[in-house]
Amino acid sequence: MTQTSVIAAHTRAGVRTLTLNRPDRLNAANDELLLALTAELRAADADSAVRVVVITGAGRGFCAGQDLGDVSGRGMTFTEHLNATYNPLIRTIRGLGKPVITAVNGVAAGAGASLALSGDIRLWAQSASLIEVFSNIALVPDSGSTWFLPRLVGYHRAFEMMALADRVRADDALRLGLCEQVFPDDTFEQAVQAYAERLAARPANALKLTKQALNAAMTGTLDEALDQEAALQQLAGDHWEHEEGVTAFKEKRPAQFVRDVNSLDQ
Ligand code: T3D
Repeated sequence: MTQTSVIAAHTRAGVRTLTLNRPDRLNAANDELLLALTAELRAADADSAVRVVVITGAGRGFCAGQDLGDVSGRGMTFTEHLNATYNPLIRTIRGLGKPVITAVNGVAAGAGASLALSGDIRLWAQSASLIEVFSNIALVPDSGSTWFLPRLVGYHRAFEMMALADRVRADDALRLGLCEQVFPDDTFEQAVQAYAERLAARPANALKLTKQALNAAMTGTLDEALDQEAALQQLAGDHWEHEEGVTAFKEKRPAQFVRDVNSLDQ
């Protein structure tokens, strides 16, 4: 377990869990938290013992967005601040060569909602909720919300959520496609770890290339996607994971995509 004052981190069975740790502020983000989280993500990307990253929150909140007590007198414009803090964080998550799970344990508001949406997999506790809260303080949605949300729910519902700042609860989030799974509160942590370990056992190189292909396809044409798939398939097909998958199929046994299980922290 490592801990800065704002992020608690541990690795178990190839799963690196980063916990936003300002529970008395519902993990509202100050600069220290944003920079520490981005640094932790980059370190996890470079660590071969890490196969999946989980971002979650301590206490009853996931992240209440920008710490509103931390704005005045920071000596930066909004644009400078976003470019220095939130935007590198979201770009790091989307560009990470490993799956990122956002484990939304409680309320996700403002930039915290954007963070919740930014994961490759979004797992929610039953009591979690999401609020595009920006318009309550007369700001525009940032940290990727204007990109993520309309792709998930369409322009009109996204606009309504942003304009009215209504709270979306877990059952509706699941129905709307804002999350992949909802788990009971009292077993949420264990359910997230079990899900993440399942993901960690999948072929890491193939998932990295899949993430790369999907990210590019989200903004490209069909022609570009076909070209990209053809190029990335070569990289996947040349990797030992592919040979292992095909051999395991022929031998009628589960494929073993983790070469050295002992290299993973237990
Ligand atoms: O570069 C830039 O700065 C621009 C970037 C902007 C990005 C953004 O995220 S803008 C949006 C900022 N966030 C908000 O406006 C959310 C404000 N919070 C709320 O609306 C509510 O707290 C929630 C709906 C999230 C939760 O409500 P509730 O009733 O469950 O909890 P609460 O009682 O309001 O909050 C609990 C404590 O956390 C409370 O402190 P206290 O009274 O117990 O000492 C509250 O003040 C604190 N807290 C919650 N959110 C924030 C916060 N403190 C600072 N900043 C917050 N964002």
